[in-house]
Amino acid sequence: MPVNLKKYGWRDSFERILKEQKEKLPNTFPGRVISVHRTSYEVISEKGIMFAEIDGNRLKDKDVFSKPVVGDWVLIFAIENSKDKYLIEYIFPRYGVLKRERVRERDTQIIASNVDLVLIVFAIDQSINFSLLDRMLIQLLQDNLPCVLVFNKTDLMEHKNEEQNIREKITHNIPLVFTSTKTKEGIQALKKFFKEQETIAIIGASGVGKSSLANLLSLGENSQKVGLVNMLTKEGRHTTTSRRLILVQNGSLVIDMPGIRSFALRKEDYKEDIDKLFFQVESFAQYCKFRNCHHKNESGCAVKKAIEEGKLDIKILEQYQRTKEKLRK
Ligand SMILES: Nc1nc2c(ncn2[C@@H]2O[C@H](COP(=O)(O)OP(=O)(O)OP(=O)(O)O)[C@@H](O)[C@H]2O)c(=O)[nH]1
Ligand SMILES: [Mg+2]
Ligand SMILES: [Zn+2]
Repeated sequence: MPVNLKKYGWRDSFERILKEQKEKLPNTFPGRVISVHRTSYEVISEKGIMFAEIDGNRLKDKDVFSKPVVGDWVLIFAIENSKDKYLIEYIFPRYGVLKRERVRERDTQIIASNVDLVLIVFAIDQSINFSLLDRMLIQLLQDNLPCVLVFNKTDLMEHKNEEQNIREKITHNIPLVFTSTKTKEGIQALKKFFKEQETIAIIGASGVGKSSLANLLSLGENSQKVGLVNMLTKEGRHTTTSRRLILVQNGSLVIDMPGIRSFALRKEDYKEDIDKLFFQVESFAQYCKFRNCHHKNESGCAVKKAIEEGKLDIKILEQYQRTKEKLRK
């Protein structure tokens, strides 16, 4: 039975591009990259899962944007006279591109494409790196990717008020979900964000429970067998080593990611994005006497006034200033 690509997120808007490209590349057919290997790409097409390669010239291409990534829609064709050999000929224009700046390599890496939602996962028993979170949020904002923050391992919570403490610290206008893959707390709430045919990328540090969440969600009746790519660490823990797209409950698609150790930002002007992230500060800052007000000791500062009047939490301003400080370095 042919695979219905709509289940894998194929959109009607791709049909026009498909038609155009098929005129140039008549023997090709569409598919979606579900995992990336060293020299080959696992692609789901109407004919099922197949392994495809890219032309050697492209492989040498330094431009990372020219190589397929997990989540990409591609056109492939069967190489003549060889059984089961396919070549990727075309990458559909991407939307929802999840990127990462690599500090040491000084480049941009595309982690996944055609992503509709990003889950940023933290574990409640580990200290939460708020500056990492802010950097991630700014990047997602710049790339126009909506996100949900997941605080996993609530079963390890020592005090009842930990959840409240976190809620108070996260001042951004982003949904928060508290989950435990052990007690299943919050899983229903999390599922609400999983929409049919939408692709959800799960990011966060190693060991926070990304794969456990993905596994839990993929155990539904209509889901395919999970094929997460895991490797045993020295501590005997399974750590994810490559990205993979899987079909989960509710008909959405999940990309489970290896743990992210660092998250840098592009060297661009972040001001606008920080202001967007800290929209509460911005809503008062527009009334400051000086346009370049730092909301420290300037006269006529509307932000300070809002704090005095109890309209704005000083913690939000402090977080805002810390973030600005960090990004200036
Ligand atoms: N107590 C508790 N442990 C959990 C929970 N979720 C996951 N774990 C455990 O945490 C460990 C790491 O979980 P993984 O799902 O592999 O974490 P990951 O984020 O995928 O890790 P990487 O693949 O290395 O990035 C495993 O031993 C899980 O059993 C939870 O809700 N509560
Ligand atoms: Mg994992
Ligand atoms: Zn001010």
